Amino acid sequence: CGSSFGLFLSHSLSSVSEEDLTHFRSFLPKSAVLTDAEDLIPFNEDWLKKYHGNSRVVLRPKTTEHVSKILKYCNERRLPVVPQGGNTCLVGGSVPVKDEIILSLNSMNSIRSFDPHAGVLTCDAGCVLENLEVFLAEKDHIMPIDLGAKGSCHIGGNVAANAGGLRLLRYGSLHGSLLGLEVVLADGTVLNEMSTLRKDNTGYDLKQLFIGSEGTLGVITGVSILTPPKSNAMNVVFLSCDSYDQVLRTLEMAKKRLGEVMSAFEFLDDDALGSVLGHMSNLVCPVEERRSFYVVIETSGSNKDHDEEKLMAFLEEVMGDGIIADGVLAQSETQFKDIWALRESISESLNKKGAVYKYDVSLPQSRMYDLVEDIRKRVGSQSLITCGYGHIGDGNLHLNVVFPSFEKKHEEILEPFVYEWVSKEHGSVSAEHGIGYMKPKVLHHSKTWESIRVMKTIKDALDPNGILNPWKVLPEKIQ
Ligand code: FAD
Ligand code: 2HG
Ligand code: ZN
Repeated sequence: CGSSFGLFLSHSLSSVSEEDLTHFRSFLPKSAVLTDAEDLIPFNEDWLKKYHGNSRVVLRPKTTEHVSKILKYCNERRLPVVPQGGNTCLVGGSVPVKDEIILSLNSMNSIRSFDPHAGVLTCDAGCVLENLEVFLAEKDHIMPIDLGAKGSCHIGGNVAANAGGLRLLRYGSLHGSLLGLEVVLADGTVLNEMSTLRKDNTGYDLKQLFIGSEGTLGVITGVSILTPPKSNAMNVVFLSCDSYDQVLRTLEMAKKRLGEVMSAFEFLDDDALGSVLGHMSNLVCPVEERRSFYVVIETSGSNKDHDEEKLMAFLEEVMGDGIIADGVLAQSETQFKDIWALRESISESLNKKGAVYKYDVSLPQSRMYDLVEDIRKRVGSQSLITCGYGHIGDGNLHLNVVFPSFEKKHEEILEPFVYEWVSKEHGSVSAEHGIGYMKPKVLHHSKTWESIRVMKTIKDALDPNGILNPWKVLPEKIQ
C-alpha cells in the first residue's frame, strides 16, 4: 500500500522529586498540594474502577496564573501532567497511566459573568455543571448541555471531552455553543480566547481545537458559553415498544409531528430498565407492563397549550397505529424528574453490578440494535447483563456489557469485534465519550492515517515535549 509503519518517538519524561514538590509549595497554597496516599486514591482511580494510576501528587491551582506557572515548570522539567475535572471520564482519560502529576481544576470554580441579554455565561473551567444549571435557573436560562454526571463533572471537563448528552438533539454540540475559551498551553502560555461574540471570523477558530482534545493540547481554565432561555413548557413522555423497529418508527413520527418542540429522544432496552429499577428502589416502571424497549421523549417550547396539543396528537397517532404498546405523559414535576432519573441512572446502576465494558458508538439508526443482539449472542451467558440504550435521536448507542470483573478474556470476546463491526458500518468508535486511554489503538477504525498524522502534527506543535496527558488519544504507532 506504500505506507510504512512508523513508531512515534516516545518522549523522555521525568518523575516528581522532593525538589519539585518544594517548588510547587513555594507558590501554591498548602491545601493545593496533595501528597498524602489516602487523599490521592480518588484522583488516581477512574469512575468505572477500570483504570488506576500511580500519581504521587495532586495539584489544585486556584488561578489561571497558578496553572501557567505549574505547566511552565513541568514543561521545563519534562514532568507529565493529567488535567482532571470531575473525573467522570468513561474512557480512562482523566487518570494517570503511570505517575503523572494530577492537575485538578476543582478549586477553580467561580462564575465570572452572565449577560442576560445575550445569554452568555463566562466561568472558570472547574465549575460543576449542575451548579451552573442552578445559577442559570434563577436567570431563566439553562445550560445547552445536560448529562447524568452533572453533579460531579466540570464544564471544563465537558469541553475537553466534547461531551454530548441529553440536550444535543436540540442545542447541538459544544462546537456550536462554546463562544470562547481560556487555555494554558504546555509551556505556560495563557491563550485568551474568551470571546463572548456569536460571530467572529477573524482567522482560525483556535478554541475549536481544544474542544474534545481531552487534555492533550492544553489546560482549559475558562469557558464562555451561550445559554438558551429556559422554556415555559416542558413535557416528558415514557413509551414502551415491542420491537426495535417500533422504536425507529416512533422516532420517525416524532420528528415529523413534534419537530421544533422536541428537545430529547432517548431509548433503552428492557435489560437497561431492569438494571436501573433494581438499583433505585424509589423508582417504578412508568408503564403498566414491561416490554422490550422504551423511549423517552421530551418537548420544550414557549406555549404550553400548543406543545401539549402537538404531543397529544402524536401520542394518539402512534398508539392508534400500534407503533407503541403503551405510554405515559408525566403529570407532575416529580413524575417528570422520575422519568428522567430512570434514563440518567442506567450507567450508575450498571456500575454497581460489576465490571462494565462500555462501547459508545455512532451507527446508522437502522443497524444500532443489531450490534447489541450480535454481542448478546457472542457473549452468551458469560455476562451478567448486556444492554443497549442511548441518544438514538443523535444516532448514538451505548452498548454496555457487565462481567463480574475486568479480565482480559472478557475483553477479548468484545474487542476488536465491536470496533470492526462499527467500522464496517462506517460508524464511529467514539460518539461522545472520547478516546482517552481506552481507544488510541482503535482510532484508525474511524479516522484515516492521514488524519491521525495531522493530529500528531498539531500535538507536536502545541506540546513538543509530550507532557500533556501522555498515552491518551493518539496511538503510539502510526502508519
Ligand atoms: P474528567 O473526567 O475529569 O476528564 C475528561 C477528559 O478531559 C480527560 O481526558 C481530562 O484529562 C480532560 N480534562 C478535564 N478537565 C480539563 C481541563 N480543564 N482542561 C483540559 N483537559 C481537561 N459523556 C457524554 O458525552 N454524554 C453523556 O451523556 C455522559 N453521561 C455520563 C454519565 C455518567 C454517570 C458518567 C459517569 C459519565 C458520563 N459521560 C457522558 C462521560 C464524561 O465525558 C462526562 O461525564 C464529562 O464530560 C466529563 O467531565 P469531567 O469534568 O468529569 O472530566
Ligand atoms: C449516558 O448517555 C452516558 O447515559 C453514559 O453517556 C453511557 O455509561 C454509558 O455507557
Ligand atoms: Zn450518553
